[in-house]
Amino acid sequence: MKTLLINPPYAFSEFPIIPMGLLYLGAVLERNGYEVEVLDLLVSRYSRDKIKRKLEQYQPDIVGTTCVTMNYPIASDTLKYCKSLNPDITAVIGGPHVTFAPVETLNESAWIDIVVRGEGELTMLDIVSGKDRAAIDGIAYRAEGVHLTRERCLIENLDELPLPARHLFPTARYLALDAHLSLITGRGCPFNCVFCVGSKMGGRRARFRNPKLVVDEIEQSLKLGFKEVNFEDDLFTLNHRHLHGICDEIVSRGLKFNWSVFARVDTVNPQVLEKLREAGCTWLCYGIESGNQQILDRVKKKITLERVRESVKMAKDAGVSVLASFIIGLPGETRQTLAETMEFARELDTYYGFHVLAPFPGTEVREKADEFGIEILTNDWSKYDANRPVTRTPGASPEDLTAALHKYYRGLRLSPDKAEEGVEDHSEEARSRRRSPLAWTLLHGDIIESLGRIRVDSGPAEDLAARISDLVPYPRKQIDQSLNGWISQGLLNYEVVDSHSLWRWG
Ligand code: B12
Ligand code: SF4
Repeated sequence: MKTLLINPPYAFSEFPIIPMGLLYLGAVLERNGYEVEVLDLLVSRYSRDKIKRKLEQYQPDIVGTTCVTMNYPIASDTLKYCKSLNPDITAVIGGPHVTFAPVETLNESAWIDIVVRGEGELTMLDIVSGKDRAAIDGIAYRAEGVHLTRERCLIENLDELPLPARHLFPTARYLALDAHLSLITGRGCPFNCVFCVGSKMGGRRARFRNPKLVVDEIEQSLKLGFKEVNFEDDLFTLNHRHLHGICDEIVSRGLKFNWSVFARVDTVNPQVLEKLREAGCTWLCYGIESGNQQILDRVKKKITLERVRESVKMAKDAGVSVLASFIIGLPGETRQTLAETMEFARELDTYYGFHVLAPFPGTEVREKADEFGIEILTNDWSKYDANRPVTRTPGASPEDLTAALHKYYRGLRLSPDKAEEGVEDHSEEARSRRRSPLAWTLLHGDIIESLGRIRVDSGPAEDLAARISDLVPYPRKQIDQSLNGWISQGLLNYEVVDSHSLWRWG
């Protein structure tokens, strides 16, 4: 049984990250002796030719893909194409979108054979081993209609899982993009904010990995060349014993690297923040969501604005930078509350970013939209990127939400000048600009691959830079610097044959 896992594309405005779900699936398959390969269409040009070539070369029996809501259409379309090339392939899809829309997914996509609901490692093993579908927990499948099997129990002991199979992914490409290393130290969250499915995916009883094994994984993975780590746990600051365990382990091994976590303002205190800083945590992302207390209460966030102020200050005092994350368009939103949120974000005097409410399948805000006064304007999933309005409230129209975002962006456009004046740019976008747009352009256009053999005149690197500067609109100096950096890190390699160089990533 050969499995091909496909990582579907999404927009550059999101962080390009090797998805933990596929990393764990790949690891579990390999450990159980199954052949598995990855086709990563996020960090290369998305093309049907490429998919076709991969299927012809690898001849998989099973093709599996992952998605969130916004890239469900392209993930599904990819499976449709695979199935059209080889109808014998078993097409499997997983992730938070299809977990909560299994029946709809199978009804609208005749080419998908199995939807995996929730945690997928053990379910995928059952699928690959050829077990009777009716006996596989945690799936939806088609057999004269759509069938849902029993729910799959969550994996009790996460330490039984193998380490994520990073070697299956084109790591050099992610490193060129300045992506951070993603890692999970625990799964689950006991809260139930109405716009989130995090706790439904990972369970409301959080499970934690052994800190020693987590730090073993960090040590191993840093050798790949990542400079920064993001702990992708829903809520890293939930369990302080676990947090201290990890921080102490990092400190005692003398590991030096920058890392960041997701946190809630009510799960930190000065000691925890000091500990985080001591162990190298440089960034905390607080889910703050709104600057209006009634809205916070209504969406079951269970935090107060006062606590937000205190915890932002506490983190700053401890030397940990804060990214305050807000959602606009929540139940009860009006023009007035939008203004309050914008004002509150500024008042906090820290980095901040806005998302727009997207009522994902499985969220309480979608399931009880009427009760929450949320009108859902579209089910075009590609628009569910949380960066544009897809809902309205009685007090805030999509235009109001867009206007609020524009106001925020106008503020951002001022920021470079401010930066020159020595004023810090407190926006999420300011962080994202630090990623490498040149790398993204090269990777997304398959530009290195398309160059073919380059005649060596001035030297391989200089000749490559000259060719690239003819093709992309970046200053030559920037191209030279980036290429030299990637070459010296071994991310970009070449061989010379008959006075011609041939370049490749990794
Ligand atoms: C870390 C994280 C991020 C990180 C990294 C994302 C990434 N691509 O890895 C960052 C900060 C970059 C991010 C960005 C976004 N995120 Co996010 N993120 C998370 C978080 C907290 C954990 C995800 C994770 O790594 N889980 C651990 C792994 C092991 O689990 P998993 O991915 O679910 O995979 C398991 C199963 O789903 C299943 N499975 C998954 N794929 C497949 C495929 C097959 C074939 C099979 C068999 C099984 C299977 O098996 C896996 C192993 O158990 C989740 C919350 C949550 N707990 O789900 C939100 C979450 C996934 N994010 C969400 C959203 C909305 C986004 C953004 C759209 C937000 C935005 N506009 O900025 C972007 C989208 C980027 C993207 N395309 O993923 C939503 C998705 C909801 C939805 N239906 O779309 C979630 C669920 C949070 C929420 N609001 O409810 N995110
Ligand atoms: S938003 Fe954060 S705290 Fe709320 S349920 Fe989701 S992961 Fe938990």
